[in-house]
Amino acid sequence: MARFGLLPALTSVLLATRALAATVNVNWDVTWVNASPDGFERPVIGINGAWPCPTLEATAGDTIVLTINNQLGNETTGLHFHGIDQVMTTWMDGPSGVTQCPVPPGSSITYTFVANAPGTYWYHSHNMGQYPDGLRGPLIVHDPNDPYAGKYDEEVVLTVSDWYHDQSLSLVQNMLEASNTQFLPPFPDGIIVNEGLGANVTFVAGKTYRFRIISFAAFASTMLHFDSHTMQVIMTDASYVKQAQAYQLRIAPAQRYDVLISCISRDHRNYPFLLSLDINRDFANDPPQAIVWPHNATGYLIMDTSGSFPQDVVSLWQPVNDVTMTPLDGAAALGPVAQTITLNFDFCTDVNGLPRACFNGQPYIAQKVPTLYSVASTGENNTNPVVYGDVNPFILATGSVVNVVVNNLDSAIHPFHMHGHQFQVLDRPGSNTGSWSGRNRTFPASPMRRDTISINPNSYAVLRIQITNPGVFLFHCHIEWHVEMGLTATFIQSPELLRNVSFPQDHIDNCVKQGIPYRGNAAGNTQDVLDTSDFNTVPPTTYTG
Ligand SMILES: *[C@@H]1O[C@H](CO)[C@@H](O)[C@H](O)[C@H]1NC(C)=O
Ligand SMILES: *[C@@H]1O[C@H](CO)[C@@H](O)[C@H](O)[C@H]1NC(C)=O
Ligand SMILES: *[C@@H]1O[C@H](CO)[C@@H](O)[C@H](O)[C@H]1NC(C)=O
Ligand SMILES: *[C@@H]1O[C@H](CO)[C@@H](O)[C@H](O)[C@H]1NC(C)=O
Ligand SMILES: *[C@@H]1O[C@H](CO)[C@@H](O)[C@H](O)[C@H]1NC(C)=O
Ligand SMILES: *[C@@H]1O[C@H](CO)[C@@H](O)[C@H](O)[C@H]1NC(C)=O
Ligand SMILES: [Cu+2]
Repeated sequence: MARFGLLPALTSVLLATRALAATVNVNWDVTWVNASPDGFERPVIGINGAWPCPTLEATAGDTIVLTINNQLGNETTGLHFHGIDQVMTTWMDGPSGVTQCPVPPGSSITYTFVANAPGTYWYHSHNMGQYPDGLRGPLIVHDPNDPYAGKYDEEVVLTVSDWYHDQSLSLVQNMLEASNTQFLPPFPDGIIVNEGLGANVTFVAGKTYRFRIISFAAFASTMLHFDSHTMQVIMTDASYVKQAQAYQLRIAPAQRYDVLISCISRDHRNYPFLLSLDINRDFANDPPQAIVWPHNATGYLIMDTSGSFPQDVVSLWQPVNDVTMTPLDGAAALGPVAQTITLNFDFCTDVNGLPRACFNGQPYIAQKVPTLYSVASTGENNTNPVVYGDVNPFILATGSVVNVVVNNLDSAIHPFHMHGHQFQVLDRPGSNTGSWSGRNRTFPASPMRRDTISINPNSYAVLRIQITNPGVFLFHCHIEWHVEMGLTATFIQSPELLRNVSFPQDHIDNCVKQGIPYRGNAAGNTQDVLDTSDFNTVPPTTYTG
């Protein structure tokens, strides 16, 4: 009985927070649009015939009911809500082939979920490399009990991204050639800020601004520094931290930082801020000049529109170390640890000689049945990873505390993201520390939390979560090109609580329309779920919408 006790407990927490909550209803058509955010016109994926995509806003506890209709004509689609826990709504998480079938042209899907925790989030397609083609936008969940209320006057959303002139499908196809023996991702053509060429923010003396900074990037991190204005970090992803000073931020793909900036009253002029794409291999050290700072953008804190706009920002290489921050709630390190999942990441080559990225020697290979649908329909066998195929599946037991150790065997830094959790970061040492040996470094008593963490080259991170949220949640590198190379693992949490769970009919209809099986093991075998003979064991070699 005990292990089923969790469900009513979680449900009552949800109901309590929803007592005063509203419903946010949104209907969007997903459409092709031409746009030229950096002066070069190309087709992008927008909403309702417009791009940039709109900002989605809610208050903590609200239910978001978002219907998208795929009007692309020639590509499937879907949306993921990055950083949202999806408590008891794992089927609303959005990745194609994992918690749903892709939405075919002409069809709709409705995502209904509770914006359970305040913070700065974003939504994006989790289908075939589509977000670098434009299908992404901010998701802001306001906090009625904001612990920093009264410390700032206004909010500013600042999005940063690398930008490509070619569409993702062709970039992916070119990357996955046998000739790419260096495992190189496509390199961006530029940087965009607020989906355009810069951002000017009106600043008024005496006021403090809360910047909600979001990276939409597919590959590069962004170095951000404000001239003469220090940032005070108050949130890392969707986790409050004790106010921490930062001269410069290194914002990895998919990360968010909420920072307070007070307008200095020393003088009355315009202050530039510099955003530089960083493709440096090493977070901590001064980068080799040859490969760093390839694309810059400058915005201004404007106090005097008739004044001068200085061009130069003196920017040193001094990114703040996020792991040194402390959570505002002081939550202790979870424990005792019941399970340690070790993920050794390195590039690898598949049976066709094509470049891939692997965990423990195995690239993620999408199966015929979305993994969550297999969890629901394989009965007692759903705790056996064999039924899920080569999706790098791990079974995580209800209520247990799990260490996730990532050993980055590559010589570059990578940003890893976990769906469904703000994980604790117990350790994330500098470059060239080697793999975690289980040696007893001192972990912080109260580790910081976030949902996307940069892991240094030839080094590791120790992350920790507790399994309180049944579902199928991915763990992957958020360099979108590395997702396409296979750098994903699948965390199957509390599968015993998901037996025979039913899914929204519109979700299942999208599978039926495309002839995608939605019951049984990875190959759709409902009779003998341990029969792996029809599983996908070779990654795809061609990419279509
Ligand atoms: C910001 O202001 C500067 C100075 O007026 C101007 O050159 C630049 O185009 C502005 N940027 C945007 C995005 O409006
Ligand atoms: C970008 O800014 C950095 C820091 O000021 C500078 O060193 C670099 O030369 C700039 N890069 C470009 C392409 O302008
Ligand atoms: C770490 O500490 C634990 C508890 O004190 C001990 O059992 C274990 O052997 C230590 N591990 C190493 C690698 O020293
Ligand atoms: C799930 O459904 C199957 C087939 O209808 C049934 O045999 C089984 O008892 C159900 N399992 C649970 C846990 O309800
Ligand atoms: C598990 O799968 C095997 C092979 O299909 C089957 O024989 C067995 O009955 C299944 N066990 C349960 C409890 O469903
Ligand atoms: C779909 O159509 C758009 C707009 O014409 C085009 O830019 C895009 O390349 C097409 N996608 C595929 C997969 O053909
Ligand atoms: Cu990566």
